[in-house]
Amino acid sequence: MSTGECPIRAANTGGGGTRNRDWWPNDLRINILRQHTDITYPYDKNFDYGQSFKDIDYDGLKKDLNNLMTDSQEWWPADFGHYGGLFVRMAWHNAGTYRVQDGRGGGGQGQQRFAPLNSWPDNVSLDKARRLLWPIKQKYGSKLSWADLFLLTGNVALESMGVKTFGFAGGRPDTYEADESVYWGGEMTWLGNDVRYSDGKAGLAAGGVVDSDQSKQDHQDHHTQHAETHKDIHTRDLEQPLAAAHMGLIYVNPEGPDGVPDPVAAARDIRTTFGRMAMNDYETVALIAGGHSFGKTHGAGPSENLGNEPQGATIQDQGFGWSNSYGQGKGPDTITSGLEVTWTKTPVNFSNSYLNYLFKYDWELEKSPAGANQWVAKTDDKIIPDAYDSEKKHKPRMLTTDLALRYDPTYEKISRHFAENFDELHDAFSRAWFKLLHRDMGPRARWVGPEIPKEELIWEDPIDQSTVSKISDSDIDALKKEILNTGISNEKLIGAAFASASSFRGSDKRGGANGARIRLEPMKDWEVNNPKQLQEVLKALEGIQKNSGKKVSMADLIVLAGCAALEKVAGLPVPFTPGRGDARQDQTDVESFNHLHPYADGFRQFGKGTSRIRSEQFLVDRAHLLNLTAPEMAVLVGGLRVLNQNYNGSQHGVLTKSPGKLSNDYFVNLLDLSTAWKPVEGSEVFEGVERKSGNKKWTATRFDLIFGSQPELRAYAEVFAASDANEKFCKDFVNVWDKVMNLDRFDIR
Ligand code: HEB
Repeated sequence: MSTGECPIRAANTGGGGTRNRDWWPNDLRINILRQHTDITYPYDKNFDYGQSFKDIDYDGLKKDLNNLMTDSQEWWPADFGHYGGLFVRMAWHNAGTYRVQDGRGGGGQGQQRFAPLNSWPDNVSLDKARRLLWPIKQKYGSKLSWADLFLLTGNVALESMGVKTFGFAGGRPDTYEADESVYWGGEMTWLGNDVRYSDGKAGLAAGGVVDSDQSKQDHQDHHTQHAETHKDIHTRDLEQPLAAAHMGLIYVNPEGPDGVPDPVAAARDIRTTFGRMAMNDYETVALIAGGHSFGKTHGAGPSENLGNEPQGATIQDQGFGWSNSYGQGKGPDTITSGLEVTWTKTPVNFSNSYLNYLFKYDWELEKSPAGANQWVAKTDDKIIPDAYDSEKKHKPRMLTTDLALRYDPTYEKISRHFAENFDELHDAFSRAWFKLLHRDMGPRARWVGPEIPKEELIWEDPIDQSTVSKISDSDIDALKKEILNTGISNEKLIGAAFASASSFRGSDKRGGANGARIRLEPMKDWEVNNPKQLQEVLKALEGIQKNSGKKVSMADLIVLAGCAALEKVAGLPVPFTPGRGDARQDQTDVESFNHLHPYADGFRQFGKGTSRIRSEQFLVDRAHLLNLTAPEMAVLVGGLRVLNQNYNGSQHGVLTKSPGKLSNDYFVNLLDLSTAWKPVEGSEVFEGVERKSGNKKWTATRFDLIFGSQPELRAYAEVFAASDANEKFCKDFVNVWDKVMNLDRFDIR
């Protein structure tokens, strides 16, 4: 805040004042289901960004970016006359927020423009990097999203410094509001880590409830924040699904865990956080060694010289933050991390010096001019250039986390190997960098532009294109008949199709029905997918595939079976769009697919809340990953219940006298005033009893009762329970079904 007091409480206009979240901080909020809609999107509803990126003058764009690298601006001069290091860090910090567990974060939406990322202590000075790009963004306008621009700029920066990159794909449409769906941690302080570690005890990471004490967020530098938990840095567990060691960091503290300069403990944090970024040890070493071949760190003076972060800065700062009162506040006086290190002799040219120096020298702990822990080579070799003064030379220096690549035994092996095999490092770095930038884009069908690599990569979850169906409308009709003649129940056919399609997550666009990975490990064995029943359906469909004489994939057959069965029980036409293909087991990274396993799935009454997260929050989270709106979530739950789709056949929430038939009974009976609901002790099950007689009528779970209790969800339930709503409900269910079946069909959009 620019003034000492907080005007928020007093404001009575424009959204100010005390709000529901202040009064009832623990209420179920469904706002993440309303994000990134047509209302916030400034372009035409039908604007196809991917198509638009295709039309860009790509060579011209790359040329402009190349020129920018050495076009040093007086308001933010380039170190060594080249912005390469700064832009590589910018791209890396955009992409590096990705985490495998829920697929959220990453550079796919241009979220670094918004809070909290625009203001994270780890992103100091990247406000300048983004503004340096504005003239280029302005020039290419709607054809070039910020999301693509941030990452492409990092790529071009690497190329301009001698890296042969693995390629680049565009196609990331921007979002226009802060993404509220991402959990960044429960801490109320920047660089805090008070609740993300179990520390060997039943702390919050193990399942407490965060008390939303509205204490003021302070912004401090890495090195001023030395938490009291030093003793635990060798054993602590990082809370799921976080992939950063502290609130406000992309990954780990460069000075070592909690500022303790212990390279081995730092390696442990790196392994955890980079692992959750989908990187193995080999890729991790390549990324760090490759990345720190470039640029420098900035800690000319104490960080007390820095003003507020962008989100807390004054209106006249116009989105810039961290104004620096030290010296000229830029160039040689820049303060970013508070560390002052230049790794190599050639900071704007790719070389193997980083790893060579790492092993060549012994390292001595020192303090940066800002007081941070860093390491200086024990040598008289002054071989490192200064960023602004050609007369000045420095000794080689490293961060604690850099030394982790030498003092962790596993990293050491890889680092020594790379030190002796620069070509291999070059290739490994290019590949890991490409993965970093594209991991959250989903399948190749979303990739756009002239630089898409031909080589198929396992992490893109490839599909065997030779299996893609080629079927006509009459083929579809014939196949439908065959499917319905198998004698397998509609419920089972619907269940298999839903299991197949609903593995999708909109965060990193993985999963879904395409590829038919429901036939493969690990998904075929997931309890939530009802494996026995699933096998029965798959076997029958395989028989049809073999004998039909038609070129149809299992992926299409599974969806078609669900659609045909739904048509029967809905009495409505259900659309079906063929064109899916099948994946092979060897195209499937089992471990990586395990991240798609839901902890709880309220659509199928699978799992339940923890002491920290209530069941209904899991339901909303999953609905969000399925790109559903709140009314769509309601319709899908209500429909799947009456269609008897609980994963284990339980009758919880099957609020109908005629299970298996599509109707709005679920909502009618849920809101029936003659029913009273009572918790069954020791479970999350509730009994619905006839108020008058006390007779038991139904059972249901929190996944169900939330639709009568949370007022906004109840409002939707009322719409669907109305006497004139059955037809609408059935139509809406078919629509949301169709949406779910096609969530991953980037090939037809
Ligand atoms: Fe880095 C820089 C840390 C990884 C790339 N980094 C940096 C800094 C720091 C860091 C602290 C400084 C900032 C300033 O300015 O001050 N990193 C770090 C850590 C890690 C990392 C802790 C983990 C371990 N990086 C990385 C990666 C990459 C990178 C992975 C890529 C790939 N960085 C980088 C660059 C730079 C940096 C390029 C430079 C920047 C300039 O020059 O500006």
